[in-house]
Amino acid sequence: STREELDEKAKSNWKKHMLPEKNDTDSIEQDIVHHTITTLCRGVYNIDKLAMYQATAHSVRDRLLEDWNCTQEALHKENPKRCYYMSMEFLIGRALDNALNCLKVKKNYKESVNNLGFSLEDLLVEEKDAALGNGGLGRLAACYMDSTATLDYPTWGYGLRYQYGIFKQIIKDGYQNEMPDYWLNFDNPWEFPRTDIRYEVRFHGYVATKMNEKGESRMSWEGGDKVQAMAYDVPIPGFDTKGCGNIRLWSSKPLNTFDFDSFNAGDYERSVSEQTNAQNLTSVLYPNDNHLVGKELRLKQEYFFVSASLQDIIHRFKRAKCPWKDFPDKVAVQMNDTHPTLAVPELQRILVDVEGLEWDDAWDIVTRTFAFTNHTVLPEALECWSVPMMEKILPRHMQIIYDINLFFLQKVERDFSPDRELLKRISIIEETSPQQVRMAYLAVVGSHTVNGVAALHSDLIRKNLFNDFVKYYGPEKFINITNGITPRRWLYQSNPALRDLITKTLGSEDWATHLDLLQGLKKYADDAAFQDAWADVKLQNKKRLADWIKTNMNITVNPHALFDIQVKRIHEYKRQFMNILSVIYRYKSLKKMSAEDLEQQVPRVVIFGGKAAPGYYIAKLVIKLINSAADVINNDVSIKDMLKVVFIPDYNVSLAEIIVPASDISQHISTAGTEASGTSNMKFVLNGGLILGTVDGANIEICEQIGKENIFMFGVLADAVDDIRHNQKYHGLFIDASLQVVIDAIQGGEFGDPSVFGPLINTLTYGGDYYLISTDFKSYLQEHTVVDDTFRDRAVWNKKSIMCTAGMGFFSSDRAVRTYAEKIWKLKPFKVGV
Ligand code: T68
Repeated sequence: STREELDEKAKSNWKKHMLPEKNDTDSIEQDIVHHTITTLCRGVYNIDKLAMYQATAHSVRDRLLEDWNCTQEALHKENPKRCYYMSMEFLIGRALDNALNCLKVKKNYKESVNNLGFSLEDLLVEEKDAALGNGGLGRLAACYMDSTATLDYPTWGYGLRYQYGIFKQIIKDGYQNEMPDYWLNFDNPWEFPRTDIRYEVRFHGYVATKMNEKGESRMSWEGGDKVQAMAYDVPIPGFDTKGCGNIRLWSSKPLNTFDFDSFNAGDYERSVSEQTNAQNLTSVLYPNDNHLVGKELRLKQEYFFVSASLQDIIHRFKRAKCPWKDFPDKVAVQMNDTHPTLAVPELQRILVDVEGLEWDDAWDIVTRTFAFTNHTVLPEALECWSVPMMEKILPRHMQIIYDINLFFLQKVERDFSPDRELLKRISIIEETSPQQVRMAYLAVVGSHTVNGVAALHSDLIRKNLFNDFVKYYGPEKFINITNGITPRRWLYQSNPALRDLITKTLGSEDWATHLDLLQGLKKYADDAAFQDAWADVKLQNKKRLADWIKTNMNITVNPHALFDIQVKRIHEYKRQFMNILSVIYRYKSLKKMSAEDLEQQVPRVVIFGGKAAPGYYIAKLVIKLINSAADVINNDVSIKDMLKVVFIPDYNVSLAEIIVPASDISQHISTAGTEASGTSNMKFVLNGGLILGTVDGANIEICEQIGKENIFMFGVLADAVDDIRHNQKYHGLFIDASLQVVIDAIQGGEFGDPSVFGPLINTLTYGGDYYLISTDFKSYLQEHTVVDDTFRDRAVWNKKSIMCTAGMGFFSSDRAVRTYAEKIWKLKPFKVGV
C-alpha cells in the first residue's frame, strides 16, 4: 500500500519518526560509529582508513537522502515539467568531499573524524573515482547535473551503470598499458539499488501486424531476446539548497525466466550462459572519445539505455493521467550527442504501435520533446550504423527510421527543393554499401532544437555539417550554448587556498553560485599585497603537485619553475605531439647554450597527462615519445634543471583536482576548427592559470571575456585550414628548420630506437600532416618565447593571473544550464523546503 492509502494514525507515526539528522559533531560521531558497527560490521578493534571512509560516507549519505526524499516527494505532488538529460557518460569523480561542501558540514565532519582518530583528508583519497566517461563529454554531463541541482531545476540524468569505467592507465617502459577499472569491488555508498524499478528490453525478433483494442491494424515488435534493466540512483547534491538531483543508471540483469527448451534438452549450461550474456550488456564503457567503432554491443547498449529510460519517463508521465498531447509540456529530453538518438524512433514506436496514436500526432509529440547537443565535427566521430545490423537487432526501429526519412524527404521535396543532390545529401540514410543510418541527421530531424557547444563550433556546424538542414528548417533551430564548468568542484573544492583568499577579498562566498561576482577581484589586480597573496596561493598549489609527483613518480620538480601543463585525452587533433616536439626543441636549444645564457633561462616543468584509446596506435606512440624524451631530458645534468618533463599516469577527475590549480600555463593547442569547445581550458583559467592556445573552441570566448592581453594565442585560423590542407596536398609541406632539428634528433636515435617513432614521424612527412603541425610550429615556438619573457616579470604575470580568474564568470555551468532551461527545456526552478 502506498502512503496515500495509510490511515491518519499510521501517517502520524511515520511523521513522528522522520526526524532530520543533526549536524553537531557529537551526533556526527555517533552516526559514524553506528555505521561502523551496523553497516560494516566492524568496531574499534579493526577499523582502518578504508572502513572509516565507508562509515563516514554512509553517514553523509543519510543526510543526502533526507534531501533526496524531500525533493522527490515534492516533485511527485506538484508534478512540474521535468527535464531528462540522457547521456551515455557521466564522469563524476569522487563524491564525499563534494557532498560535505554542498551540505555545509565539512568543518564539523573534519572535527568529528579527528575525534575518532583519523584525518578527513586521508579519508577523502580512499574513495575511488566514479569514472563512467571518457573525457569532456562525460565531465560536462557531471557539471550540468551539479548545476541543475544547485539551481533547483527538476532535472534527472539517465545513463548506464558500467561495471568497468574508463580503464586504468599504467605506463610500462614508456608505453601505455590498460588495466580494467572494476570500480564496484568495494561497496559504493553513493548509489541506491532500486530492486523494484525494472523494465524489460527486447532485441532481435520480428515485426508482425496486429489489431489493437480499437480494431485498427498496428505493427507489433514480437519475439527476440529480452533482458532486464534495473535502476541504480546516484543522488546529486545541490550546493547550499535543500533540493537534491538524481542520476538514474541502468544495469542489465538476466530476466528471471528460464529457457525451458534448453533446460529440457539437458543443456543447463546454455541457459545459464544466456543469463551471463544479458549481464554483460552494461559491463564496459567503450573507451573511445571522438571516435566511433561500430560494434554490435555498443548499439545494444545505446538501445538498452534509451528503452529503459523512456519506459521510466512514460511510467512517471502516466501517473498524472495527462493526455498524450501534453507530454512535451511535462517532459523535455536533452540528448548528449547522438548516443541516445534511438530514443527518437523508440518514442515514435511506443506512441504509434503500443499506444495507438496516429503517426503525425505521435511525430508532433516526439519532435516537441527532444533536443540534441552536438559535440564534434570530426568525421570519424560521427555515428553511423549499418542498416543490416540495425535490421537484425532492432527490426521495427529500422522500419520506423525509413518512414521518418521518407516523410521528411517528401516534405523537403514539396516545401523546399526537388534537387536530387540535396535530397541525397540530407537523407538520414546514406546510400553506401551497405547503407548506413546517419545518427546526427536522425537527431536533427527528431529534435526541436540543436546546439553546438562554443560559438565557433556552432558556426561551423551551421556552415558545414548541418548546412542543408539550416537552409531547410531556418537558422532558429540551430543555436549555440557555450559549455560551462561547475565552480563548486573546480575552485571551491579543489583549490581551498584560492577559495579562501577570494572569499576574504570579496567579503562572502556568494561567488560560488554567482560566478560573475569574481569581477570584484579586478580592482585588486594592481595591488602589490594582493598580488603577493595570490602568488603565494599558486606556489602552495604547485608545491602540492610537486609533492604528488615526488611521492608517486619519484621525480623532483622545482615549484618555482614555470609549470606548463597539457592534460586531456591523447588525440592527434589535440596535438600533444606538437607539444613534445617543441619540448625537444627547447632541450636542444638549452644544450647549445653557454653556462651564463643557461642561467638566464626560465626553468620549466612540462607536465602531460591523458589516456589514449586502447586501439589508437599513433596516440599511444605519442605517449611513448613523451616518456622517452622525459627519460633523456630529466637525466641530463648539463641543462641544470632548466627543463623537466613529467607524464602523469592515469589522468582522471581526482588527479585533475590537484593538477588544475597548479598551472602557470596550460596548453589547448588543437588545430583550429577541431576542438568543439574544450572545458579544461575553463578550469585552468578559473584557477588563475594562463592559456597558451590556438584560435579554437572556447579559447576564443575565454579570450573575449578575460582580454586578449591575458592569453597567449598563436596559429592559423579555422577558415584557413581547408586551403592549407589543399595546398599541402598538391605542393607538399614546408618543414621549418626548427622542426627539422627535432625530427633529425628523433630519427638520429637521441630518444631511443628511432624505428619505434617512424610511424609517428610519418604522420608529418609522408602522411600529409593533416593536423597542420608544420604550419603552426614556428608561431608556436615564438609564443613560447613570449610566455618565458612575460613570466620573468612576476608583477605583470600575477596581474594577468588575477584578471584571468576575475573574468571567468561567464563559464560557470550555472549560466549554461540556465540557458538550456530557458531556451530549450522551457523549465522553471522548483524550490523545495522553503
Ligand atoms: C568533447 N567530446 C569535445 N567526446 O571534444 C570537447 N565521443 O571539445 C567538448 O568540450 C566536450 O566534448 C564537451 O562538449 C568528447 O568528449 C567523447 O568523449 C566521446 C565519447 C564517445 C563517443 C564519441
